Amino acid sequence: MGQYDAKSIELLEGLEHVRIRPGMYIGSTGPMGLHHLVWEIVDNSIDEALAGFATHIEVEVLPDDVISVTDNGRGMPVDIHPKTGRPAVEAIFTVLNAGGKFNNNTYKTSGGLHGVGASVVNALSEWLKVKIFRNGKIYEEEYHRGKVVGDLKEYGESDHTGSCVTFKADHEIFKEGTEYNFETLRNRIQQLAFLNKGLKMTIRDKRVEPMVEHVYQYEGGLVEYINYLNEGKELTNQTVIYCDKEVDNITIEIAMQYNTNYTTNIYSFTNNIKTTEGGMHEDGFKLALTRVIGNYAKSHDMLKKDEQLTGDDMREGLTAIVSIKHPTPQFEGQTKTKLGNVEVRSIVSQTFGDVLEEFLQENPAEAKAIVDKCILAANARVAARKAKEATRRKSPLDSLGFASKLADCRSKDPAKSELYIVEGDSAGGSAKDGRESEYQAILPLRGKVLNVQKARLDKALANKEILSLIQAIGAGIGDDFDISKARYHKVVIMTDADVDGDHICILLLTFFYRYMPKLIDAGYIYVAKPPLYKAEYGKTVKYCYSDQELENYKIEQQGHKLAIQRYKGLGEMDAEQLWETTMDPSVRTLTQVQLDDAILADKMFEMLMGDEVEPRKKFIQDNAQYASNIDI
Ligand code: 28G
Repeated sequence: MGQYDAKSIELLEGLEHVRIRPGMYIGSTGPMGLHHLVWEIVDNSIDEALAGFATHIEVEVLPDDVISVTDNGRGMPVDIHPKTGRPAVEAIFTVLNAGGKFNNNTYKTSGGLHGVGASVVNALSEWLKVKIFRNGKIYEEEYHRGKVVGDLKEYGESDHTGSCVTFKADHEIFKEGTEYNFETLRNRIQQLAFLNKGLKMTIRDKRVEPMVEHVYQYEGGLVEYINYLNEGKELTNQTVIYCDKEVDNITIEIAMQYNTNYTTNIYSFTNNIKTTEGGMHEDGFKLALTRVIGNYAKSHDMLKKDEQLTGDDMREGLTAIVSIKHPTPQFEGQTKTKLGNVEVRSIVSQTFGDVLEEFLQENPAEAKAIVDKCILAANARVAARKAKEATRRKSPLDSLGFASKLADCRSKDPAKSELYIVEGDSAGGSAKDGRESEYQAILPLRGKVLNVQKARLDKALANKEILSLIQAIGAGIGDDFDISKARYHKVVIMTDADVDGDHICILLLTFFYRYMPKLIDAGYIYVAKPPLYKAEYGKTVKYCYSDQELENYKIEQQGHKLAIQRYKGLGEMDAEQLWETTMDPSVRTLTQVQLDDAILADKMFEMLMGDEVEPRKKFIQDNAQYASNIDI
């Protein structure tokens, strides 16, 4: 057995293992893992861009969910390895962690699921083709389930350089299916364009006629990201505060701007990877913010006696992106999304602190607006604490003491218990009569729920509907929220199937998102789907949940004269009908609410709930498909 044969068997075993335990390499074989294949390949193109060679990356979803990624970099090397006699490109696709991932390549991650390499994508693809433009020629090689098919072909002439990878995910591996969600791909591609200033990113969906195309290129980098995130919000400082520096081989790019809302949105990234758990870069940023604004307020005598600004006060209404690029990042934490490199904290704090200080000195009007806002937040914090203490004394937050309209279930087992939040007293009545009272609790809500996007916690706590909601769930609110105390593992929002019902549903989702996000993360929040129509002939009753379903039923039942009733609201159904259409676990449709992208979710809630009508209209018109991100 020659050296090459021995080596190739070893390599094969590597990729064989990827197919046996795909979860170890891509996390799961569900939708997340499927999309991960795209990010692995795009990642390599981004590296070629960061190395200073590629300027344009194109991603296409082709019919049959084939993915094609193209960059205009140098083209993968094709020179023949003197020992193996095989072209260099082959190693990229057949050697686990090839391509310098763990050694010379400066901007590669070293842990978790990031940067596992093109070979993993190859191993998990039914087929993969790579096309290389280099040396004035075009090269092509093909693989089936990780194994090379034939030799590298060389043909034609071209003065272009670059790489193109086309692959079809293997249905034997991705048993849940190989269908890509275009919105998921588009969102991340746009994010990568924001995070990599100047890089042109194109994404196309060619599964549809006519094809859909988006081209992103942001010369302003994170400044444009902040403008995008704060779109439609009323601004406190008009100018985005921006830092783009390199210190000790670490690139530090930070942008921030305040808006008049009360929520804080700080997003951090390391080497384009979202660091959801934060880490040293985020800590360094917060340190600088607290120190510099605190010093400015003090040195300009802007604080009254007894007024004190905390870090939280200085982050209220803040939108910020902290993006660093580090040659040897250490990812820590439960999900390996926390940056652990200690030196980064002081480097970021110092570097960004200088930029922020200079901004405040040079822009006194904006500096004053920012400090005034922080002072308002500090005063509100004191007021909220008093309000919370007052409500605690009455103890509605942790006991079922006061006059709640909750009709509780008999079961005390949260895993078996369901809370139905029902729009209106009349539907609430039907739901109470129709429910299975052993495990179904009913909480009727009257009228509109407070819009918490526009209210601080103290105001939310003064709202009766919100109080009874907090009280019914029994797990507290905000920082005090304790999921283990949740009295129901299913919280079902049941509103009318009309515009008002949708609005109430979104208000409730906003509330859960702002104050009980763990309930959403845990998968406890559901939206019920009531029927739109009842179609009857004789004694036969059929409920239809969409116009399409009704049309199909009409065609199916052509011989019969159907009596069709359109439900304008839940209140039109009697107890029995409500049970058999919307509450009976054996027939009902419940949609679990999932928010996998916090950045998108925030923007969406702002659009849906904000003061300004125009961006909301535009958002809904432009992006009907964005709704897939809240899955309702
Ligand atoms: C189209 C989809 C994905 C890539 C390149 C370019 C080079 C390369 C890729 O080299 C071996 C390891 C680290 C240097 C490098 C070309 C140097 C000279 C490259 C991609 C050698 C891999 N000429 N473009 N790999 N490196 N694009 N796009 O994968 O030390 S991968």
